[in-house]
Amino acid sequence: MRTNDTIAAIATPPGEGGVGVVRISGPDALALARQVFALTPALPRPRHLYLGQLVDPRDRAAFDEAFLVYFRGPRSYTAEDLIELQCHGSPRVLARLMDVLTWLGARRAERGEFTLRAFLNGRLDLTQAEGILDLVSAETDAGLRQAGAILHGALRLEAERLRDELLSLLGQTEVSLDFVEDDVPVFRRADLLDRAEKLDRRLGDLVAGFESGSRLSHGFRVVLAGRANTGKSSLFNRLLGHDRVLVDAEPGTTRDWVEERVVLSGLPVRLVDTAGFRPEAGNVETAGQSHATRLLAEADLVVLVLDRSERATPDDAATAARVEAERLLPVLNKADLPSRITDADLSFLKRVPATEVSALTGDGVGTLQGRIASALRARFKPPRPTACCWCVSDTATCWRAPRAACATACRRCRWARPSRSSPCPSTTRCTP
Ligand SMILES: Nc1nc2c(ncn2[C@@H]2O[C@H](COP(=O)(O)OP(=O)(O)O)[C@@H](O)[C@H]2O)c(=O)[nH]1
Ligand SMILES: [Mg+2]
Repeated sequence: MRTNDTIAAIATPPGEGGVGVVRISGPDALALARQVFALTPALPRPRHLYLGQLVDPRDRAAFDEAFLVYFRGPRSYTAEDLIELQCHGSPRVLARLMDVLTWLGARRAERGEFTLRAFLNGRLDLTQAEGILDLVSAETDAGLRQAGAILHGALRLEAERLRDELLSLLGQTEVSLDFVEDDVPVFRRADLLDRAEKLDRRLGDLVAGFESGSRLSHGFRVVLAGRANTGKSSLFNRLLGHDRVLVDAEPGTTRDWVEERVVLSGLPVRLVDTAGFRPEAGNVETAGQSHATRLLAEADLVVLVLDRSERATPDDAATAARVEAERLLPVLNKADLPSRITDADLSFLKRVPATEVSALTGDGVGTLQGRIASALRARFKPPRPTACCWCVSDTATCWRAPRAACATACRRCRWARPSRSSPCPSTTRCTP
C-alpha cells in the first residue's frame, strides 16, 4: 500500500442522511478539490468553511451544493493536506463525487487508512490509533469511556512510565553491581527488590486491563448450556428481546449454535445458544454438541439452564462439573410450573446460588441480566489507571486536586509544569 499518494473516502455511514462527508488526504488534495468544487478564492484559508457547487469536470454539470474545509498539513487529522467536502447525504451524490475524484487520480482509501496515515506521520501513537478504531465501534458507554481514555493517551502514558521505571531500576542495579566491593552502599538490595515487585504488579495490572479492555471492545462471551429442552433457546430469545431461534417441545430443536450481540446492564455481550446434551442425538446434533463442549471451555461465563419442573439428572451434574465455580451461573428455568427439583439434586452446584426464572413469562429475566453483568464485572475488573489521562500526574494526586494538576499540564505533552505559564520542564517528551 502506498503511503504518499492522495486518497479519498466517504467518511459518513452508508445509506441516506442529512449530510454526507468525503475526505481527501495527500499532496494533491487541494488540487483535486479545486477541479470538483467551484472555489473562490483560489487558495482557501485553512479551517474556514466555504460554500460552493460540486461540479463534474467531465460534463461540467453541477450535481450538488457543498461546504469545503481545508486543513493544511501538518495541522490536520492525517498531518497531510486534507480536504473535507460536506454535501447532502445522498448515496448517489456521494458515489458520483467518489467517481469524479478517482477519475481525477485519487485512490479509494482502504478501511482505517486515514488513521494509519495519522499514525505513520506521528500525529497519533499506536495506542491512540487503536483507541480511535475502538471509539468508532464502541457499543456501550463503558466501551466509549475506555476508548476515550486510550485516545487521550492513558495507555501510552502508563507504558512510558513503566519503561522509565524499568530503565531506572536497571541502571541502579548495574551501579550496585559495579560498586559491590566498595563499602559504600549505593542502593539497598531490599529497596531494589521492593521496586521490582511493584513494577511486576503494575505490569500484571496492565495485562489484566488488556483482558477486560478487549472484552469491553469485542464483547464478553456468555454461553447458555444445559440438557435439551430445559429452555435455553427460550431464554436466549428473552435475553435478546426478540425471537431469534426456534423453540419447540421436541428435544433436539437446536442442533447447532447461534451467537447474537446484546447489551446486558451496560456490558456488550456475545450471547451463545448451544445444542443441548442428549445421549440419543443424531450425527448433526452430536457435531453441535462437541462444538458446545469447546464453547463451554472458551466462555467467559456459562449460564447453566436447569429445568426446575423436573428432577435434575447426572447430565446436569456433568455439565456443571466441566466449569469452574467463578465461570458458572446456574438458572432454574420454568419457575411458572410446580417445582420438582430438590436441594439434594442441586448439591453439584457447590453452593453457587441459582437464579429462578421463567423464560415463558419473563419473570426473573431482569434479575438474571443483572447477575450476568455482575459476574462478568467481578471476573474482569478494569485496573485503576495510575496516570491521569489529561496530565501525567499520578491519579492519586490528580483526584485530590484535579483542576490544579490538569490545568498546569503542558498543552503539548501533558507533563506537569510548576504553573500554567511555566515552560515545559520535560526535555524527553516535549519536542517543541
Ligand atoms: N412452562 C414453561 N415452559 C418453557 C419455559 N421455557 C421453555 N419452555 C418450553 O420448553 C420447551 C423447550 O424449550 P427450548 O427453549 O426449545 O429448550 P432448549 O432445548 O433448551 O433450547 C418448549 O416447549 C418451551 O416452550 C418456561 O419458562 N416455562
Ligand atoms: Mg434449543
